[in-house]
Amino acid sequence: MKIPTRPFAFLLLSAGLLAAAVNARSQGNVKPLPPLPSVKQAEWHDMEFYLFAHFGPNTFTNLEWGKGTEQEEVFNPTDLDCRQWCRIAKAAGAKGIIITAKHHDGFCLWPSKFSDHTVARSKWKDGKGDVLRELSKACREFGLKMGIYLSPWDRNHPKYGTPGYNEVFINMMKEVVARYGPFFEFWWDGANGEGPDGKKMVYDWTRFKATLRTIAPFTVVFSDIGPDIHWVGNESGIAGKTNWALLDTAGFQPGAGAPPTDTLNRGNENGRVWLPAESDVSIRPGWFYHQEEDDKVKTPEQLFQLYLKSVGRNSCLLLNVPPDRTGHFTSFDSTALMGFKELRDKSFAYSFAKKPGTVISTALPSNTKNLSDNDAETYISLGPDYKKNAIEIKLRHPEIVNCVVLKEPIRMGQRVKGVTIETIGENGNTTYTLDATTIGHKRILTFPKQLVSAIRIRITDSKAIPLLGDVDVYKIDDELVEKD
Ligand code: FUL
Repeated sequence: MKIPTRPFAFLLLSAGLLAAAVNARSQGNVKPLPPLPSVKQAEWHDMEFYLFAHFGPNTFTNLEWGKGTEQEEVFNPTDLDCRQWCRIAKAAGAKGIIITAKHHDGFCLWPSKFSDHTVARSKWKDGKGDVLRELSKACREFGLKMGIYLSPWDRNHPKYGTPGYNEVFINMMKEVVARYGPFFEFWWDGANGEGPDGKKMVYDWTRFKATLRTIAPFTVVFSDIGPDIHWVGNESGIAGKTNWALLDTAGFQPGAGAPPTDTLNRGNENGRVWLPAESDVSIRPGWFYHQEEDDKVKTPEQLFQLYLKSVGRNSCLLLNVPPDRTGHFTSFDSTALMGFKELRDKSFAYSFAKKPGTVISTALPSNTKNLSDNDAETYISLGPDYKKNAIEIKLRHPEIVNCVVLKEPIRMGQRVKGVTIETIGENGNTTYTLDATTIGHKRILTFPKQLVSAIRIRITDSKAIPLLGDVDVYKIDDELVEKD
């Protein structure tokens, strides 16, 4: 069963007229289970991994939160090369780059008409430079998507703290979208460190959202609570083992008014809105470049662990790689990124579920080819009696395995609440049992290596008739198995 993903098809889906839904009915009366992702949310989920680039005056002052009083001339990369960022991002398998167009210090990496604190006042390229222009050009050249981080909190802008600042922020959003868009993602940071004696700014989130919906309808908008994707509740890049792409946002606000971080980390099982979590983390201890952290770059193995705990837990990984003062990604970071890519390639090159001679079966007659076609949107239904209906993956010869990857067809809604993996040894006995909860877009489950003749997957609990899109079985290096 295949769910179309184009906007037109999605409109039909919302109207309940979709051909795929008819297909689904013909194979067991399966209907989509709302809330459902929008087309752009589902496509965002398919991206899985993309980069963040924190770059600005902090890169040159060695700070994390600039004060907003820095002289513009501080910003002076000696050899900005956004093509180098893109080349490395592409080689690392990242699908896009989100840049800090304006961080909390208010400095704009583009010559904005709505601020005096911009690249136009710097010495860089005699005030003619434009980082966003260079990055958008390079992203296009390398086939990467571009995203924008724009901090609402602004320690420089004279209007900050007055209603007039909402106008400024809206104008800046319009300006960057018109000049450098389209963007795949717009990032509204909820951080505000003004403290009790600081300026009180009442953000007009409703107008912010309405603005982007009008000028950038295909962009996913991130904040602590969406409207399209939400913060995972920590800055370590780790999603909950249970992670629903659903959240209740009524009554909450980005920033201090957000839901508790453990809720953001797990979502709400019966949340009213489709709102998946994005897991952000830096490749270094800080978000901005600091030379003294050159020897603290995460190793490929650490990055792989983060991948298991983000992408492998129904989230996407937003990995920050901060350019240095020359305007390059450093060789420390790019080496780690290449190592990370190699580990992913090596680990997931070959699925035993797809090996000739492997037989995938279920108790109910179903088209199990849908489970091994690398397309999570073609799926099988496990029926109302799913608890009795295990999926068995029988290997031609016993093999050592330690990893199972499952996917739900999320365009039909997230359903599964509980799943058990059993490894079956050569004598037909169960040798290992692993219980997990949610699946969603992708769930990567690792366990101590086992010699198996078959793997059984049982859905033990589900909000509605469970559907599975893809199933894969791998042997990854022992030291890559998920660590708590
Ligand atoms: C936080 C900010 O305060 C940090 O500086 C960084 O930009 C991080 C991604 O978000 O809220």
